[in-house]
Amino acid sequence: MKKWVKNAAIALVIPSLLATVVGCGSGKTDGGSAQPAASGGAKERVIKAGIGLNEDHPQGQGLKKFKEIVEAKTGGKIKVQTYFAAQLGDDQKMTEALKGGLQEITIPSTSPLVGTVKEYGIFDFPFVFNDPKEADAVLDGPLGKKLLDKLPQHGLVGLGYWENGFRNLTNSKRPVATADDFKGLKIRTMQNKVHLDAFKALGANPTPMAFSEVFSALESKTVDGQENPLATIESNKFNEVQPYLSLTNHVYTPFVFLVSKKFWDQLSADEKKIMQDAAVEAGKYQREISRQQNGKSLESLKAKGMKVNEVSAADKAKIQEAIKPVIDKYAKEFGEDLVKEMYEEVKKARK
Ligand code: KDG
Repeated sequence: MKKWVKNAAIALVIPSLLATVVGCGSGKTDGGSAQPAASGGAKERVIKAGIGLNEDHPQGQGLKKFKEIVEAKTGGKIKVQTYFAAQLGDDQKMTEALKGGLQEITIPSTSPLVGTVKEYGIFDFPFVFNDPKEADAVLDGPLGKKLLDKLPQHGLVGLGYWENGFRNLTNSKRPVATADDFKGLKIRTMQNKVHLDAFKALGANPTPMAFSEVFSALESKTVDGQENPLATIESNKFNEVQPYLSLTNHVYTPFVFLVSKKFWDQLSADEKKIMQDAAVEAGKYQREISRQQNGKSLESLKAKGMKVNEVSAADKAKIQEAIKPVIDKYAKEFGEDLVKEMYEEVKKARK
């Protein structure tokens, strides 16, 4: 064989042989393609990520950002299939699917999760936070971590918190400005016993319901009202079936970024780091989008004809007073030390 042909052959074959050997070393299984580093050490995987809210909602935009980051950092090795608007079912159904390893990711509100980790119920206490930054401090702090650490025993892994937001009441009957205005109103709540008992304590008639059923229940007047952050009220067009919006800001609801433990335990350390970093980075983006959107939604809901009323601090105090026995009851169930720790963390964040 002519000498130069032999040299050329050697020059070509050796490097790819080397790459293959290196590839195998760190668990990459893609047969040693030229630039393994581009996949961040990831294997070919297709994962299903489902949420309850729409693609245009800050939750949907956050999920798209997560997909973008993971696919970029793994050179497209890990593909994130996204499902919006409860296509894969509501929060509780998707959470159960994660436990069974039938789905990889969902980002529910903490409220419907109290059936799994009851302590998440502390975030359903009214008027805990005055602004989202206080919530960030508590959720991203030791208390938030302590609650995430309760998930693995239930087949779930929590990668952090995103923002659902401050909830406000809408209804088809009247403006709600005082504690008495709640009396007799049929209100849809999340599947959460603190919310149910709190609205009962105000003399309302609450009904627990999955989010995907709310619009038709309002339209058919099965219920008079519901409560959600402004971005959700607009994204799901509740203004079309609800004339009144009362700015109660009565509860701040976090989202928790959940991964199936069955799936998580298959991942390499590199892959886990990519997923964890992406959930945090996309979470920061999502919180920002959420705060901007909630501001914009108030103006556009007014422009779309909703009759908006404020609720005075004095009336919020009366509402809180009326609900106090419910909070005292659940503080015992969830752990008074934990509740005390939450309020102390909030005080610290307020300084
Ligand atoms: O995935 C999130 C939604 O499904 C849900 O949590 C939204 O706040 C919500 C509600 O009222 O159900």
